[in-house]
Amino acid sequence: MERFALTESCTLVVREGDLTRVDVDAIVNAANERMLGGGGVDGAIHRAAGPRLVEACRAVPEVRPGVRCPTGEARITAGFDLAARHVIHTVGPVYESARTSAPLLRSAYERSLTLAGDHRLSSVAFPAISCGVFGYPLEEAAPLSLGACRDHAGSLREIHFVLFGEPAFRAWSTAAKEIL
Ligand code: AR6
Repeated sequence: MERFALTESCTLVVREGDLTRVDVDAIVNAANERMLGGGGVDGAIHRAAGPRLVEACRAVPEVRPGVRCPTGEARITAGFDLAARHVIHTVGPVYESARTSAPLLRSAYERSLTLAGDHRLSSVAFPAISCGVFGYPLEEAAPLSLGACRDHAGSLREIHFVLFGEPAFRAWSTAAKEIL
């Protein structure tokens, strides 16, 4: 585990581990636009939160058929059986290129942080959004995510990145040392 001063009032925690076990105000889910579960961290969060989570997701209004959370946006629900009080569901882009995908990934982080601020949360934990099934390169995603967090930390006191596996941990740790 490594700690960095992200802003004057917000600490960045970078660590390897399982996001579903983290005790923070909100964990962020790398979801899809339907918001009814899936594989990867999304599946793990739904399993750990219990069946009430999918019911809460189903209650989120569709903005168009089959879409509850468009790519680059975020929605919030309770955390149910998780240690975390809330789940912020966001949808990162399927990676196409640095130029076309970066604004959408940045937006997913920004909108998640804004929602946390709106709910007066003080700690949130992110996974490496889009870096699994959606194919975003870790070395591109890490500095982008940390820049978004530094610019939109608002009144948050702690932002955690809980990374699955050594390559993801190393990418975030390296980017934090370069940027912060
Ligand atoms: N804790 C922390 N990180 C995890 C965990 C965990 N328990 N499980 C996986 N990861 P992915 P995406 C890491 O594929 O690329 C789903 O089906 C994983 O190693 O979960 O945004 C959704 O429903 C990787 O580094 O999300 C969407 O359809 C990172 O989390 C789609 O996948 C993100 O990998 C979203 O794809």
